[in-house]
Amino acid sequence: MASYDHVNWFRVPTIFEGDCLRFSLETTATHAWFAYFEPYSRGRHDWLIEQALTKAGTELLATGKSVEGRDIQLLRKGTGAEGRRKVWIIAQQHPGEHMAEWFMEGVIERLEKHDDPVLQKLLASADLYLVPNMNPDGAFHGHLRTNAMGQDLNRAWQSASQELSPEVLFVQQQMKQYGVDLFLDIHGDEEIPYVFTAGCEGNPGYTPRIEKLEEHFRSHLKHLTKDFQTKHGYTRDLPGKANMTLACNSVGEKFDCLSLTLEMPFKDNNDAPNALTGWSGKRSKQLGKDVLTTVADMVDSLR
Ligand code: GEM
Ligand code: ZN
Repeated sequence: MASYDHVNWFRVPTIFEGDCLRFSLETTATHAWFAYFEPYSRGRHDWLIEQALTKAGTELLATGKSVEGRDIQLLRKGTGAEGRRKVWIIAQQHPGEHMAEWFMEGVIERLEKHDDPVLQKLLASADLYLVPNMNPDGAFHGHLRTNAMGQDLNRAWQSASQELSPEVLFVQQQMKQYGVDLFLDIHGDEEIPYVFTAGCEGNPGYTPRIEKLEEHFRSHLKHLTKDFQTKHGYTRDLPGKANMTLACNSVGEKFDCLSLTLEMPFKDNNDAPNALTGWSGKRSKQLGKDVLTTVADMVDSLR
């Protein structure tokens, strides 16, 4: 992607020659920026947290620390009173998958609308626990998938440690404290040109109840937007063969709850392509808003 102003991003065609990625741009300005995907800067992150606290009515429930001491904010919308459903959404375990924080911006922006009946229905019975960025060190260093210790956080959920993956330890401790009734882990996939979810079908504790909830989530979201589909995705795990080091599987197993990895494309959604922008921050934001509609539709059946 390229941009002249860091605001409007457009696609530049690329080709691979051997191990060399080539692209060219006839520029219309003196400076151009190039990126793998529309960036989400730390400055914008700080602004987003500010918006969440001042406009979206969330509270800063806890702040974790990355390996290098950067803040990891856990926001909560709702009182945390007993009996309410606990909906967790985390993003940016993989720092290069910026679409995930754009998605979170969409979620938080929707929370700013106080006259949204769907949102009101959701918030009548659920609290939202949001971690907009789990891996700030990785973003700072320009890593695609790892934290400052070289750890892929989405392989650390069975063995999180203060030394190697404090980011995961922090979220796990908070989950233990507050509980989880629904978990969404937001990512981007470099290959598959569609939006899709991966579930916990390979977990030892997978049940027909969870399967039904997954089906509800997928079919509702599919009918809501062209930017979600259920045909393309990862190969399903065989029963009992799940990789339990993944957040989705680990949290789903521990809390016996609906737990999904949600994947957006780096390139485009081939069901609704946009030649100029491809998949974008804007579309990621809209998806975040739409996912709240789906969660609202199923919130009362989560337990
Ligand atoms: C993922 S998510 C792994 C796929 N999950 C299942 N259940 N097969 C990862 O962490 O590698 C993809 C990504 O990073 O976006
Ligand atoms: Zn990822």
